[in-house]
Amino acid sequence: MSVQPVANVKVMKPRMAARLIVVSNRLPLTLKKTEEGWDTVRSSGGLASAMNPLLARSGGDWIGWSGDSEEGDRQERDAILSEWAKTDHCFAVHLPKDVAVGFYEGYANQTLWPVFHNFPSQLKFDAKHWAAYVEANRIFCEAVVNRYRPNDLIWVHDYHLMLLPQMLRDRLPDAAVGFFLHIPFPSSEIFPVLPKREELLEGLLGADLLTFQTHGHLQQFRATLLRVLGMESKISEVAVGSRPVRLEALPIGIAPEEYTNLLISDEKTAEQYAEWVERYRGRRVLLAVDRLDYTKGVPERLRAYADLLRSSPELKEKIILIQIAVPSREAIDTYQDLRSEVSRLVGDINGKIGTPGWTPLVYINRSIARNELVGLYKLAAVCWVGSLRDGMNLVAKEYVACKGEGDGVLVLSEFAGAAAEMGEALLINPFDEQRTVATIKRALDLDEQERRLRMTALHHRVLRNDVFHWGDRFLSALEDAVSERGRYMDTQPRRLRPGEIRDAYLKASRRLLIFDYDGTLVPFTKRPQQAAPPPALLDLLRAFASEPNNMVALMSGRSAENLDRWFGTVPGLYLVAEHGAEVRAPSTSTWKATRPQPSIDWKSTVMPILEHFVDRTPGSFVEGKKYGLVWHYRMSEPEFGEWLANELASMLEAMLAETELRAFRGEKIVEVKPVWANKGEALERLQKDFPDPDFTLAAGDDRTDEDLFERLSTNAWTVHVGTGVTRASFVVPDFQFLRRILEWLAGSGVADRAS
Ligand code: ADQ
Repeated sequence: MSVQPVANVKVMKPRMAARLIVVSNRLPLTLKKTEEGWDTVRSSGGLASAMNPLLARSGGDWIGWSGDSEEGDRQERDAILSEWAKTDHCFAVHLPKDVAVGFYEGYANQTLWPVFHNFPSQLKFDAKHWAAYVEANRIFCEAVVNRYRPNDLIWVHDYHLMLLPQMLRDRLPDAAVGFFLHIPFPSSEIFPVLPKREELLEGLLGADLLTFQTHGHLQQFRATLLRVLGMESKISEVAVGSRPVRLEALPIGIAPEEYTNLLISDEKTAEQYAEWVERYRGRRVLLAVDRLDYTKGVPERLRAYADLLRSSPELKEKIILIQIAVPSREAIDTYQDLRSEVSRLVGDINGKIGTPGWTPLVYINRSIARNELVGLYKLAAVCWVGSLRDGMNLVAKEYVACKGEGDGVLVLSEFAGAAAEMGEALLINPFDEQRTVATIKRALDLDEQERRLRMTALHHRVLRNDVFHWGDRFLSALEDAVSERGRYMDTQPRRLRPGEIRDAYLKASRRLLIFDYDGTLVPFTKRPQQAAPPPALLDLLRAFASEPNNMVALMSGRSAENLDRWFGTVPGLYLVAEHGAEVRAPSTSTWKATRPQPSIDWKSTVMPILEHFVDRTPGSFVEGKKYGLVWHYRMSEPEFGEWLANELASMLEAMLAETELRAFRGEKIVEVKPVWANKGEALERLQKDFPDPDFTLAAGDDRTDEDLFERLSTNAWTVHVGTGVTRASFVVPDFQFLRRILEWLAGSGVADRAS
């Protein structure tokens, strides 16, 4: 029997033939010990609602931990677990007790959870916990490998399983693996405090698709890749060797009908609601629903509520806050401390502010049933979400879903992922308790028209972007990512064969030859000025340029003055300086900027930063160019230099984000230059001066040459020198190899003309 969709779910039109394997820490089924023995508890959470119809459609499996680690006689439990596999396609992973504790309570919830929520001070690390985390991921990996069939799509969920994508890649190299992070990705300043940070990032990069709740989290991930691994990425992709990993922001939604249908047709909900209306008549209800976790801002909310009551005597006996707090992770000290703090605050508020007829704070420290929750959502005039940091926060969306009539106000922390898409809420900084008080007052005073305008817009959006839409988007993105992988493979560059290019060169009647300089025609030297062209290279360029049907361009990051000094004596060369900022056509001896009157005011701001890095890094220095500034660290201690270069590049990236400048990592350099100064733009100018060549050769070794390769048509002979990822069609191992081919070509050209 296949997995049955839970009630009220939308059945989407099938768009994939592939089976789905869902992997998450917990299954939607939990083992529970009762007096009669073991029992199954079904979770009706949003994830189960989203995954079940997808699994039903694809006939796939759900792999996760049953929540039970007891050793000893497993007969009865195993019987239940086999039943789960048969009836629900849920496959329980068994984690030995010490692994489960070290993995879940240890590394996942005491190391990763605080850091990912920007609470590094709460971080606790124990090498044994890490070993358990690795082991648990390995056990999950085994379970997936056992269930996997070719062409399955594997969807891994959340921070518990960050090593799994790469483990799967090692075992199942062709498998389609996608990952969704439910919690936020931390700031790139904070992530590096994590012990085992490199392993975590490398673990994730085994996936074909990595998805986050918001663009902000995605940007932090990219900044972290740069800072920790020195890996540059594009807004939606990062290349891992020759394998692309797609990056996307994919905010999770809810299954709205699971809430609204209870309001429409469930008798128990209606009775419960009527009872509350009666009980709280004459009072306006503020509602807060959280797992009792320090990231949810419960004490901050209670303190703000106390301030609100103290500073607004007119609200006395007129309002009530219902705080629902589900106990969570109680085996961890921090959570026990939080529980005591909250109990004390609750006692204080009710004891010091309440009256015989009025308990200002109703505190419910347990999980409540869905129909009760829905009734409270309907009842509440204000829903107060005060997370200090939250991946999304589904409570905000559930409340809004229950407000189809357009009444009610959502007060939402700007640090919850939900804030990125719920702009009509009243946003708060929950750390600023005074302003939070003012916003709550505003929420209570908001006139009806504005309330309705805001809530209706939110309601429509929550209904539109539901969890089914989210699941579908994830799977299409994963399928796209896998097909992209194919395209990447097809376009893998191949080794340049001298005979092949020679034939094409000889046949052509109008040839455009474009060369980068350092690393392409000559090796790198310790100092840039030591890389002067040897006479043989000048002869080679002369030979090419003296051919009447050739246009030879040298496109370099070097300054105009430097290129003049070294190549000024070669007639007919087209020179491009500073990666495309300035050009000098063969017919003239003057340089022209490719942009009219470019500004260089920024240098006074960036220079002190680079100088600071020079002070910290013996052997490094700054090269000042007309349009750019370069920090060179070739002569510094290699590991230290790389580490600082990562730090500098990520710092500059954040600083220059809104400007026309970009910082990029080159071969032992970090360079700041205007975006428009690039070889792709210079190519356009060159093509105007020398239109319609029937043979184009472009050779280069670094990032700046990729702009050029990208703009050239697929007919061009684009050649990457060295290793690494490239868009070029061909590769050669080093500059010497390229020089030999070029010398042969130039000789051939001359010989051909002579014959
Ligand atoms: P959580 O941290 O668990 O999830 P949240 O998004 O608020 O946080 O989801 C909590 C869920 O539990 C909601 O569906 C809510 O209705 C339910 N709930 C809360 N209190 C309850 C109570 N007392 N009784 C019954 N049900 C209760 C993680 C991330 C979030 C992210 C989700 C989904 O931390 O940021 O939004 O995953 O991706």
